[in-house]
Amino acid sequence: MKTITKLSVLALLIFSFVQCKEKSSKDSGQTLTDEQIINESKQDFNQRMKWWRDAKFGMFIHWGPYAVPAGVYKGKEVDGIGEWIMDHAQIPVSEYEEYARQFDPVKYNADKWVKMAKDAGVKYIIITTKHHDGFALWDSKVSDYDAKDFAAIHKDLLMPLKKACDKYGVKLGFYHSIMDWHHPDAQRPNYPNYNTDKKTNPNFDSYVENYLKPQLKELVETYDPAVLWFDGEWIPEWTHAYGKEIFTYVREMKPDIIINNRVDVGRNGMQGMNEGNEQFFGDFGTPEQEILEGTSDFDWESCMTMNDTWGYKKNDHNWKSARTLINNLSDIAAKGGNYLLNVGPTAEGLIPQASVERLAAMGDWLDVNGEAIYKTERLQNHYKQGENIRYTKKEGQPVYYGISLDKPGSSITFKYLKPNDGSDVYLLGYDQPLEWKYSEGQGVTIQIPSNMNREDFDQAMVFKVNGAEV
Ligand code: H79
Repeated sequence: MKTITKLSVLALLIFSFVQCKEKSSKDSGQTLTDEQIINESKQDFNQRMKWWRDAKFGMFIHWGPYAVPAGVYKGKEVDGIGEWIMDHAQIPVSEYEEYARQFDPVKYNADKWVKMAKDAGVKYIIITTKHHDGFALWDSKVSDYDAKDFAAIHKDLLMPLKKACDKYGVKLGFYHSIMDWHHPDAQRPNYPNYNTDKKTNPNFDSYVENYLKPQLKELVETYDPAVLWFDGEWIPEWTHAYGKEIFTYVREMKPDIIINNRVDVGRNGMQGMNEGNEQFFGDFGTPEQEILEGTSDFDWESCMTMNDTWGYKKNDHNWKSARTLINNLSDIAAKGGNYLLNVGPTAEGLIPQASVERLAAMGDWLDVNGEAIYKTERLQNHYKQGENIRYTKKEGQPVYYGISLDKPGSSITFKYLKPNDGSDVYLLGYDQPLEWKYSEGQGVTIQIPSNMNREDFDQAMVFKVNGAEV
């Protein structure tokens, strides 16, 4: 090469390097100091939480080696949630590792999973990158106990999911267990009771520094998750100081990430909200298998199963009806929360048919009624009326939704809504405006058309009112 060409190549290289640097620092947004993270303004917090608050409906995926035994150990059904089988059946680490070796999800099709979620109306997915059993679904550099190095499948299982989520415009977030039954510096020495609160590991700090943090770094840097969803924070080793350290550590890497309250030690049992008036780290509360009784000014998300397990159990057929799931979503939205609904794929990589059917029913319902769920807020004074009516309101607009969770008779009354004079009231999914009458103290009474096809309205019915809250 002539010197002049060499020089221009060099100049070009330097130029593109600088461009690339500029681009990447722009992409990742500004970086924050610990101080800025801890003292985030309400306005910045609201902005960071915006997409999540609008989303309302997420899908949880519990997937790992526990899907191999699928709830059965040595020919016996093991009681309790499937992903806890290692603890519940007191399986030694070396024996449990055999399940991880056998884990071979050849039928895993991330594109199909995400398309199904998208069609169900799901806006974000949270997957177990590592559950309490310690097994990692990606190719971790600090461990061989992962899908790429250890399991029969020998593949990174997260990257296909990340790609599919990007393709369909679904956000991807990561569940990550702090408790680790496999790591010698965490809870492994507790065998046969991995989950005991009677023992602490003197090397736990080394686990945090040399394993937990590097794994989180890999996850954030490689897959750019929208949410980190911690769990297993109740172990006696975990402290508020660790909560602060991990919260700031993650947000320094990705300032706009959202992190649940289980990063810290404030969670009040299964009800999931923080206790007391102390300040804890974490952006939202995490009721588990329950819906908040009322509302809260602290953001929250109810995570729930469709049957009685998170991780796949072949003999759990106790499925909730689509009606129950749709009513839960309506109830949660009315109370200002999010619904994180779980699926537990099989060891082959298939989402159980019963879950697929229920998600499809939710998608059909949301196609018609989604405007009463997404981008809504709770009303000022009332989120419900009796057991079977819920209310939502379009964010920042005088548009109200009355949701009937059961089948109304020939008319329905919403006590807390007043339509604008002469405005039209609609039943979503029915094209004609409905007859209505408002009276002071009574609310609005809406006539259900006698000639409408009732079978088209098999699930919760949503009535839309332009007007005001009374
Ligand atoms: O991943 C799923 C479950 O495996 C996991 N969380 C969901 C999302 C889960 N962990 N624990 N449990 C479910 C039930 C355990 C509850 C207890 Fe406790 C742990 C009882 C005592 C320690 C947490 C802390 C609840 C009460 C105190």
